[in-house]
Amino acid sequence: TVPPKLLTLLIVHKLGRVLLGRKKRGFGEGYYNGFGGKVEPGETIEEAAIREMREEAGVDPVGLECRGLLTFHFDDQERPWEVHVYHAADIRGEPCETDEMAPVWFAVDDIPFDRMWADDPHWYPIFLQGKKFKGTFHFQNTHTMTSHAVQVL
Ligand code: 6U4
Ligand code: NA
Ligand code: NA
Repeated sequence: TVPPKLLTLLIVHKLGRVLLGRKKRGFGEGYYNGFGGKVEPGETIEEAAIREMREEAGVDPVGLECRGLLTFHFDDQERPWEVHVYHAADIRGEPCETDEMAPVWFAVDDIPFDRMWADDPHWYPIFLQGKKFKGTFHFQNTHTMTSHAVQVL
């Protein structure tokens, strides 16, 4: 079996709102998403989560907690993706738009799931309740979710 590709996903959740970014290019373009990307050689997963948030929104996340582990199997990719999901209680600085992401705050009751990855409605509610979770998803042709399984830990 092939080793998974490691990625981070960080969601700032403060005062009943979450900070998401509209992805302007690359994988998931046009979707609202947490901030994150690939873990680089020589850094820890948490270091990658912090670096990606800085690169994509120009802010430092504060009070990180790893809440979830999501595994994605894509029919058109050899390696599965292992996405480590972080909760951040706060940020230092003002989010700014970058080449990659346009940041927007959403009330937790108003998260735009119709413009997000298909797996997101299956785990955001658990994430927002402060629980830890694990999920496995299969996708066809990049965007169509063909199976989902989420476990609260
Ligand atoms: P480069 O190539 O350096 O521009 P990088 O920023 O390292 O890319 P990117 O942006 O492609 O990586 O990372 C994908 C981001 O999308 C990660 O934060 C994980 C997140 N992601 C991927 N699949 C997801 C899914 N199905 N649901 C979800 N987030 C997903 O909520
Ligand atoms: Na990214
Ligand atoms: Na990156």
